[in-house]
Amino acid sequence: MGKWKVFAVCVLTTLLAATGCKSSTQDSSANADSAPSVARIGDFRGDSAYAHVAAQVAFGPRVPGTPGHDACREYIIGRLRAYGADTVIVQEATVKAYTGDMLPISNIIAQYNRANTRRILLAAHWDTRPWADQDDNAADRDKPIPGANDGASGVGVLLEIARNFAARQPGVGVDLIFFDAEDYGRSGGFYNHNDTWCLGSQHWAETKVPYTSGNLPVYGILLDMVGGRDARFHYEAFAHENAPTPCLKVWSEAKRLGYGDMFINTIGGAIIDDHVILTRAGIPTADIIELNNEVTSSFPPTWHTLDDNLEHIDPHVLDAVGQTVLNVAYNEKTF
Ligand code: AHN
Ligand code: ZN
Repeated sequence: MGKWKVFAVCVLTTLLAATGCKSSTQDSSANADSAPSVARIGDFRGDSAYAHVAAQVAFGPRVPGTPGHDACREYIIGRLRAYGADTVIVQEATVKAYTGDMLPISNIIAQYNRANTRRILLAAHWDTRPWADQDDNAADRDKPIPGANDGASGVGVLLEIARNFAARQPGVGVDLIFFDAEDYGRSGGFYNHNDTWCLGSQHWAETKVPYTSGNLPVYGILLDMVGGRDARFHYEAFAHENAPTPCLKVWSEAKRLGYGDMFINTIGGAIIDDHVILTRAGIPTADIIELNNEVTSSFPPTWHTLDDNLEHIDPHVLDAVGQTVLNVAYNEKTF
């Protein structure tokens, strides 16, 4: 794009929306496939989110009770403090897994624009699965997964959103919640093992810290497996039924920003995830999750395998998800 064309686009964008043109000029690689004339707020960088993913993977698996888990916890808390959160709350507990293992967990909560009583919630799980039980290689199925997509991707996007909030506070109040012990659940079998998953959010729902029943966020958005190469995001059935408002906001904002090919307006499947716990707790929550992969018709091929590594993460996917969620937050009604 020529210098004058960039200038003209900036003037136009500024006139139309008074939001400036930072993201369309400074991150041309990550935004190349979307129209630069669409008004975007903030400066979400897919490569910065990717760097957060890489940092988490470098700690090793983030299985509760392991050194990688401890290191990642400090990393998330440290980034949130550096990115100017009004408060960072760490809810610590010990919970019992279905295996009998006692898990030391930490749910991490960061508040932005704490003064506003009208709030929304953005969430991701930060722990990783202790077993690659879906791996093709049977000898690897008792090893922990790297969790680049399943764990690190949602956290990476939320931390890059936090960096944006440090530069420009959202008008609505925003709480970021990083749930622990989502992925220690019992897989497969005839019986329903739903309550063996999402142990961190289930524990959180007992107190709903920092809320009182009268001041819950108006809705939530969960990010889970949001960095896979060639990802497409369909509606999750439970969210579409019980949390239509955040679903419509996210999918329509994605379309407006030029990501209509990635965010598909049909139901892709039904799953148990932290959004189910949040919705039951009184915060209707959407789930941005890859659950209808072209190859598997379910989660991506790397799901719960040792291949869930950086090689299969695409910064452009992180960028699309991050820009979408950030713009939903910045455009949300403030009272
Ligand atoms: C179940 O497989 C029961 N729930 C999927 C939620 C999940 C697992 N997200 C990441 N890992
Ligand atoms: Zn998982």
